[in-house]
Amino acid sequence: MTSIKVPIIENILEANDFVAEENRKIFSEHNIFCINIMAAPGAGKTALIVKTIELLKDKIRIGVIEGDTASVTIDSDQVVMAGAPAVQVTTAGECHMDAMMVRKGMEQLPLDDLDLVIIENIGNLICPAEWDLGSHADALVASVAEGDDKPWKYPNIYRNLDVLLITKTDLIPYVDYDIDHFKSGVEILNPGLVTFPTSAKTGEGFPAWTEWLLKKTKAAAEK
Ligand SMILES: Nc1nc2c(ncn2[C@@H]2O[C@H](COP(=O)(O)OP(=O)(O)OP(=O)(O)O)[C@@H](O)[C@H]2O)c(=O)[nH]1
Ligand SMILES: [Mg+2]
Repeated sequence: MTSIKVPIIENILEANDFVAEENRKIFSEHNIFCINIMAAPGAGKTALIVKTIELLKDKIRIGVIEGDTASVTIDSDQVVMAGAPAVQVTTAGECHMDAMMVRKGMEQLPLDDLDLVIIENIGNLICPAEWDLGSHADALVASVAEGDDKPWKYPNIYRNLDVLLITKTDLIPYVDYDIDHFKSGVEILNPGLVTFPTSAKTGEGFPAWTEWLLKKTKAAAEK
């Protein structure tokens, strides 16, 4: 008797990629730039998104899709308080978002009235890297408190990034973190990656990061 190998994982990823491509098309048809923000738990994704909204909300219209493993609305409440519409998508324990979850979130957002959609992915450095959500750019938030060895320990997530945010730079004096060592690891995996050191506490780096995001959003609207 011969065994038959059923490629379930490949099929699931193929189906995901199909929906992701449709998501990207829907965003583009609405002249929306979509960015997927990934990170470890507690790296500062929500703090970054909230500060970004505060700085850009008078220039562009921003909506947020909040991925959460549980049904608490801690993150989406902060986003709404900052002045942007937010939809929470619960992954019911899953360690990443997928394109179908993003579609469900998109259906709840006023896409005709938005220029930028930010997705806050689930806090995890492994699973989210595998799943195309249909965004135009993928970002990683890497806090200095996690250590400067992370590019060597979690290489996959660094490989396909479009932008990297080194967060909590205000904590550098208190943790053993060599930013040049960290950047040398990133350079091996993703040469020339656009990188912004930031602190949501002091505001360091936010002018450069928001300018980059604004430029991308305006370019998407002109296409
Ligand atoms: N010192 C300092 N603390 C920060 C900074 N950014 C975020 N924090 C704090 O770090 C903690 C986690 O921040 P969040 O923004 O909730 O992190 P997150 O990545 O969204 O977390 P999860 O969604 O739970 O994965 C909070 O206590 C924030 O106040 C920063 O730039 N500097
Ligand atoms: Mg969060």
